[in-house]
Amino acid sequence: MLESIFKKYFVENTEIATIPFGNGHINDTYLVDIVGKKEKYILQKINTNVFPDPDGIVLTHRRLQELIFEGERPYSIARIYPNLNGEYLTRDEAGRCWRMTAYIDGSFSIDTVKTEWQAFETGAAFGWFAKTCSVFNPADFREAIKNFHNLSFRLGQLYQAIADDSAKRLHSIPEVIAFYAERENRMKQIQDLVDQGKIPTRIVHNDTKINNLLFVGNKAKVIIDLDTVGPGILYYDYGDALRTSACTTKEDEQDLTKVDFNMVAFEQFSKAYLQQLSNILTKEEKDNFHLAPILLTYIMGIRFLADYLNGDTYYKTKYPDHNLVRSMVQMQLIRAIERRENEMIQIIQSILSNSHCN
Ligand code: ADP
Ligand code: GN1
Ligand code: MG
Repeated sequence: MLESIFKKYFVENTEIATIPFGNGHINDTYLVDIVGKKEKYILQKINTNVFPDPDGIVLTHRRLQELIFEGERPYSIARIYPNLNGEYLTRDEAGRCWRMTAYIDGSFSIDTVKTEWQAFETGAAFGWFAKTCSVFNPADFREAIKNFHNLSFRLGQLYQAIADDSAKRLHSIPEVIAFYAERENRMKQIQDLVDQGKIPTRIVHNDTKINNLLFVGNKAKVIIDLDTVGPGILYYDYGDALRTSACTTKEDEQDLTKVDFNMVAFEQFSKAYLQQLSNILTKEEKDNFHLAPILLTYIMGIRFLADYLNGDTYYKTKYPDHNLVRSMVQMQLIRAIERRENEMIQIIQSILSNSHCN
């Protein structure tokens, strides 16, 4: 399969070594090494069940690089390369879609934050990305996945999965279903603000899981996984980044007693993220950041749960209960966040009042 793709990117007789790469849940990622040379690339098969408009994704990537590659910048994105025909999206004979980007040599991604500076760097990088993208007009972009962070839509998917019970798993998890159902109404605040037009739509990343950021040494350097970049609100990025960077464990930790919300990481991340954006935030935006980490954790929790009930059709899994474990980690994290809500409000207020926001 890969040989036919290589022919589209490299001249004949190029000797290539590949290995599957990274911990992404969606695309198939390979590290491509040109034998005898220093060149390395990341080749990805785009999951078109998840992303129905791969041309749109590539177009967004090229727009981002036009903006980001002009001038000096503290962070970057991975350059997308054309095939030998000059196309940025490559279709193979079976109609599968591929794209190739620069491999960021010497880089690594992390699944959990181990030290304060990692949380600070993550906040600075994702905050910088949102600030940089604030010059775009959201109306010029297509949504890669419709209703991606829309709570009512995600709850609808969960209730459909419960009704179908297609993998016959519902009977074993009544307490997990009850946990999410009990919190449904409390989660609606951000959606209500969005529906009332109080929170500005911007171009945001929409998938700021910590392993979608590459570090080099002790600096965050490159923001990756740009497939979902498009219209959204800042809370989505802030909340999803904290879901992973302030969680004390990996997203699929089996020992739930280890799962907690790390307030030091929360503070470091928030300081760096909000300082990057302080000059563009509106009054309403500033007032409600504290609602985001719990909402995004809740949304991911019900998405993992729905996928578990559907028989694991969306996320990559390594064992039968993998999605259930992921959903239960989100549950535990929600409990931990609930205990810290007041403290979070105070920290955010203190950061915003010290960063000379208008
Ligand atoms: P997915 O959509 O499946 O999450 P990603 O684009 O996030 O795919 O890639 C999966 C993983 O591969 C990342 O978490 C990262 O570890 C690694 N990776 C992706 N792109 C690059 C790159 N350009 N350079 C180095 N590593 C990369
Ligand atoms: C997926 O692509 P990846 O693995 O970085 C998912 C995110 C979830 C995340 C949970 C397009 O992110 O929304 O938060 O898994 N991306 C898509 O780990 O669904
Ligand atoms: Mg990813």
